[in-house]
This record gives sequence, structure tokens and C-alpha cells, in this order.
Amino acid sequence: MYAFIHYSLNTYTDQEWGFGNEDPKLFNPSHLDCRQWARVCKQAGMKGIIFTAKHHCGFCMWPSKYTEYSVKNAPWKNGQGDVVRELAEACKEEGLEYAVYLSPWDRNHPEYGKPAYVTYFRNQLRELLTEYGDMFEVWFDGANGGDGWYGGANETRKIDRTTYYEWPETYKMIRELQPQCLIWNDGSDRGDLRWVGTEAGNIGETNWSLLNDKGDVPYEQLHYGLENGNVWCPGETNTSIRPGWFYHETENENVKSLSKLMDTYYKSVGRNSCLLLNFPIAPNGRIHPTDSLRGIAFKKMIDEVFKNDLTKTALQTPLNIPKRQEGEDVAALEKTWGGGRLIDFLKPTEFNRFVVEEDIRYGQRVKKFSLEAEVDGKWVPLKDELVDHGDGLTTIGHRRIICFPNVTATRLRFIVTDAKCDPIIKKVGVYLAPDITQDTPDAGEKHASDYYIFFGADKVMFVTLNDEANVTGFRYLPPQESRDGVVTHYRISATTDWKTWETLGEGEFSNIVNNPIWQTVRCKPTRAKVIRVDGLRLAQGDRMGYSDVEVLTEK
Ligand code: FUL
Repeated sequence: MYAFIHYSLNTYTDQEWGFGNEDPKLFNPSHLDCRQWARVCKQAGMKGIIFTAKHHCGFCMWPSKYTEYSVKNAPWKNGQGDVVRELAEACKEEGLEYAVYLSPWDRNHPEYGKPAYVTYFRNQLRELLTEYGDMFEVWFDGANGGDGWYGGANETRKIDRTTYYEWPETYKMIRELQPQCLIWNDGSDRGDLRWVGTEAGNIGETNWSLLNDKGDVPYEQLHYGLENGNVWCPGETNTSIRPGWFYHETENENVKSLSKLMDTYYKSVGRNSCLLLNFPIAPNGRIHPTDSLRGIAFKKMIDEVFKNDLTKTALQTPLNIPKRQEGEDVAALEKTWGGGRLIDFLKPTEFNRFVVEEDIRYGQRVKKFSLEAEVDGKWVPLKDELVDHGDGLTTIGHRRIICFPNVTATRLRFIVTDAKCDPIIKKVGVYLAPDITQDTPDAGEKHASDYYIFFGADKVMFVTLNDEANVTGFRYLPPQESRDGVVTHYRISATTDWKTWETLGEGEFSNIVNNPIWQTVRCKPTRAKVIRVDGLRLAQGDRMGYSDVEVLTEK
């Protein structure tokens, strides 16, 4: 597990994607404290931090010599500050690793879309790679919504993701300057690890750490890997502790609950991937207390679940000893347990978690396994309760955690039933996770619609209020199942008489495709009986859709 930190001008404009024309003067935190970030992340069990040195708006959190759009033109520390440096130092002090997110899409830069920008981007990356010590990873986000400020041009610039950034050149520079640094890239050129196709915090229960080195990577491959891929490219599950990546005061009640975070843990770390958990920074320059307390409670709960390995006092018998294969380290093989184990607890024992690890120095081999508990003399098959289909007992890799309801059994039988070649199991563990008794409920990401909603055309939705009211905003929850009908660009207007319409807002729901959460548009109080939503652009399809809407009114 390692942490993401999202912090930029967006923090001060309540946005998820800045347009590139936001004023650097907005950056003036009263209590910016990177040591607080590092302390919180460490106590939350994170081994390192990846920081948004530059997000899509182009504002640099370090005083890059290649642009004026940076902290050097902000009032914070009279333009003398450098957030990247403060964080790199804080990480060192806390014994954490440090890394940066550098957005290739730059909505501020006048040359974006032209070759000159690629040189600029590489120069910035060189600064980051050479002036701040070792980085464990560099994150190149692939998002690109096209439009932006671009130095005042205010236009849409499309790039060819496969050629524009000239990634091979950039990779070469990274390998030379920091050979240990991992490259994360959801663009066309394969990085060292992969996005998992969603920002919701889960990867496929079947999860191969392989991809092919060439070609497009569709959602299925991002999420499940590729069984017979030819390069090692493990998944990194990224998600935020709040609905959004940046801080929004309106989400203070929506910090993920402990149960939700544990679910995320099982569906990421427990499925052979790393977990990259985001903590947004609040406008004062610190992690909000709700987020830090929740993060720390999360780590405590993980420790609690895995405190007592019940196999320690059990008798274990190997069920299949692997045959030696040419080129394999015999000493290592002899320490392994082969294709299965019989675990005898010697007395009825209660448990609900099974952990198994392959020695991935020898690759990922296991395709399928079974798990049975001996209850009252009968073998009962167990299955992963976190999967919707099948038993979920497919692939292992670095670590697999299987969750099931409490069972009391004397023996447990784990058998590899299908593998690419002889399995090399490094470790198994059995645990009894406590119930989560004190938990804050996930504060209502669902909202019951109580409006009369109808469509005037494929991309025009009307929301009728029961009574005329002073409307102060509108909220939209996009379809959750697919990108079909997801509104990316909107216009919202209101009327009391179906004749005169007042525009309440027009703009973009940024990052709505990858992170389909509630979107909020605020407006000055406006008398209304009917709200009209125009889906000016959809992510996919021709008819706009929604999961839910909410009209905010003056109390
Ligand atoms: C996405 C970006 O567009 C979001 O703003 C965020 O940075 C997330 C981690 O990646 O693709």
C-alpha cells in the first residue's frame, strides 16, 4: 500500500480538473505541512507517497524553471516555496518512499499538442528526476478531455496518444537517470505496472500480472491481466478515500467507511495488486482530520485481522510436492509446499480468512485452486464471498486473500487444481477477522429521487420539483454500469413558467468517466419549478442517462 496525494489549484476552486487559467494567487495555504501528510500516511500503513507535482491544469507545485505557472508566482512563502521539496524531505524523515504524478495533459501550456510541449514536459521530468532524490514511481496519467485554456487559445486540442508524447525517448531518460523508478502509464507504451480499469478500488479476482508488450489494452486486460501475456505488468489499484481525488468540503461526510476501506483492501491487496490510496489535501494545506483518523483506523483494522495466524499452531502436510524443473533454484523449491496443504488445527477452530502467496520470483503459475473445511467430519467447499460469480478461487500471484463467513472446522484443505506448471507456494495463512462493530455508515452516496423526471429529447432531461423553490444547485449521478449516456458536458437551466429560462450553469463534469461519482453544480439562488439538463456531450451513445439527480434548494 502506498498513498496518493492530490493537491493543486483545484483545491481552491472546488474542481477535479482545472482548465489551465486558474490564478496562481489562489495558492496560499495557511498551514501547509508535508510532515503531517507523511506522518498520517505512515500511520495509515502506507510505504510511500505519490504526489501530484503537476495535474492537468498545468500548475507546478515546484518552482520549475521552464514555466511561470507555478508556486513561484503564488503568495505562499512569497513565491519561495517548493511543495515537492518539502514532501521529498518529509518522506525521507518518516522513512517513506517518494514519487510524483506528472500529468502529460497540460491545459495551461500554449504549445500543448505541438512538439515544443513534449520537450517542455521532458525538461520538467528531468528536473524532478534529478533535483529531489530517488523516486520509486512516476505516474503519467492518460486523461485528456481535449479542451483547455492553452495560454489563452481556449480551444480543443486532440493528440495521438500513441505517438505524440514520444514515450520511448522519455522512458530512456528515466531508465538512465533513475533505473529503479517504476513507470506507470496508461498510454500506449507499456509501463512497469498497469491501471486496473476503474477508480472504484477493485481489481479482478482473476488477476494475472501479465500483459502483452504491444497493442491496445482493453478494460478486460486492465482488470484481469492476460493469462499468456509476454511481459510482467502487475496491477496497481488506485482509489480515493473520498469520492473525488481533490478536496471538496461537500464530501466531508463521504469519507469512506472502515468497512468500505477493508472491502477495498481485500479487492486490491487481496487480489495480487498494490493499493494506491488517495488522501486529498484540504485548503489549509493539511490532510483533513476525518481522512487521517479513517486512514489510521484502516491500518489498525488490517493489523487486527492479520494478528494471529492460526496455521502457526496447526499441523501441515504437503499435498503435492513440485517436480524440479530445469533452471530452478532447488534450495528454494525445497522450502516450498508445492501444490497444496492439509492444515490440521487439531481441534474445532473458527476462521474466516485464507491467505495464500506464490513465490513470484518463479512467475505466476496457479490458475485455479480449491478450499475445503472439515466441519463435523464433512468436507465443505468454501468460496470467496466478495465475488458475484463462481467461487472466486482463480489465480494467486503475490498475495490472494479469500474472505468467507465464519466457519468452525478442524481441518482445512487447500489444493491447486490447475496451474501453468508446478506451483510454488510461498505461504499460507488462516485468520479470524473480527466484526467491524464501530463504523460510520457510508454517508449516503445514494439519494432517493423524489422528482418527476422526463426526457424532452435524447439529450434533454427535465426535472420537475413538487413546489417552486429557490434553487442553489443541481447534482447528477451518472449511469454506473457503463459509459453509455454519461454526460461529460452540460448546460443546466431553470424556469417557473416553461417560457423564460435562466441558465444555472454550463461546463464539464471532469473525470466523470473514470470516476462516476455525484457531480455538483452550484448557482446563485434562482426561483424554479423545472430544471432542464442538456447533455451537450456524452461519453458514449446518443441518449443521456442518469442514476440519480438531486436539486439543491434554499432551506
Ligand atoms: C485520473 C485523473 O483524470 C484524475 O484527475 C486523477 O488524477 C486520477 C488519479 O487519474 O485519470
